[in-house]
Amino acid sequence: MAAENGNKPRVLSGIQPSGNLTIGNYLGALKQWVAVQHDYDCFYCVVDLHAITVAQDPAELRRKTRESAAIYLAAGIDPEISTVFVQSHIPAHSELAWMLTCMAPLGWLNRMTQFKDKSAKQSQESIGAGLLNYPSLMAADILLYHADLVPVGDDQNQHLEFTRDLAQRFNHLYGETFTLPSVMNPQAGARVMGLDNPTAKMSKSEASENHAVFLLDDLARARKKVMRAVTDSHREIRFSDDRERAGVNNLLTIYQAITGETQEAIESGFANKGYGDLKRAVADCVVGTLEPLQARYNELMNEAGYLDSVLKIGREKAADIANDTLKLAQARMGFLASS
Ligand code: AQP
Repeated sequence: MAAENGNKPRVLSGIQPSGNLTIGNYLGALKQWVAVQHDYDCFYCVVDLHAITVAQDPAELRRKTRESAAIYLAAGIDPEISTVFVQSHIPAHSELAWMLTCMAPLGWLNRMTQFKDKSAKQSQESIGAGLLNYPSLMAADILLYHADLVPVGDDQNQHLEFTRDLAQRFNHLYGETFTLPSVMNPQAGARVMGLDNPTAKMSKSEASENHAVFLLDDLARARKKVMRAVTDSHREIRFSDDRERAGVNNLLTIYQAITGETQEAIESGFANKGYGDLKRAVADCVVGTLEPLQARYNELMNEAGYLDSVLKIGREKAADIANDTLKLAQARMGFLASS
């Protein structure tokens, strides 16, 4: 099964409205989404069904869902070109997810790093089954649209492998149905680390104050967070895999992901400079990214009805494709067609 619209290969990706979107989400995902939208038939969803794999406040979830969609547009996603929608508006995601859940071996699910990390933060008794089944829902998201490519940060690569394995299993058992997707990671910024703890991935749901720069942070606050980033007691400014130098490496990576300069050019630009200079330069880049995004975000939120109309059009376009794929998968699996 090939992607449908025109001759362009198809892209699908999403972000959970599980908190405030971070520069990690931007550099790992959103920036790539914007960059590829003219070359691919792109579907970008706000994955609210994923967000509820950990407890969410209902009013907050609704607010963050709209906010996330507005951030997609403010970051440069053009709804005239890309399809933007909310995952729960298309029931086919939940329906296919159930079918895939029934085919997903527990052994595969138990091996998922994200499940191990997130479940380790809860008591064994209270871990929701949705957290374990998260990858089957993600597989449904991707397979419903016959996506060829999935632009994500590298923390999602294991889920992509899982999706391919599950699609292959389905195709083998029931006949060729799903396209096998490939992962697309950015060259720089595939894993932005926490500013307060550069050995842990920056996450929107991490509570500590200086962990992440949020895309809607007040600009002075964003600057302050970068200026307070953890570094080390060395002096040299260069890229390094050394765990001890992870803080400086992270700042350089953020700088590289935003400026697009080569590592060599960046290192020579910072030769004979100090960590204060590096932090100031990174803070300038980050603020330079946030400022226009926030201005556009505020405009969008003040345009009554605009965001909802984008999401409605997106829902209609996405539903057409998703419902066709779901019907095909149901028929292949042996469900009686409704008359
Ligand atoms: N630190 C990161 N660096 C690069 N990319 C990142 N992504 C997330 N964090 C980083 C990418 O952002 C996209 C959306 O992620 P998600 O919201 O679906 O889930 P996540 O990966 O679990 O992101 P968070 O921010 O850590 O959310 P919470 O705290 O709710 O779990 C994905 O493409 C992801 O790779």
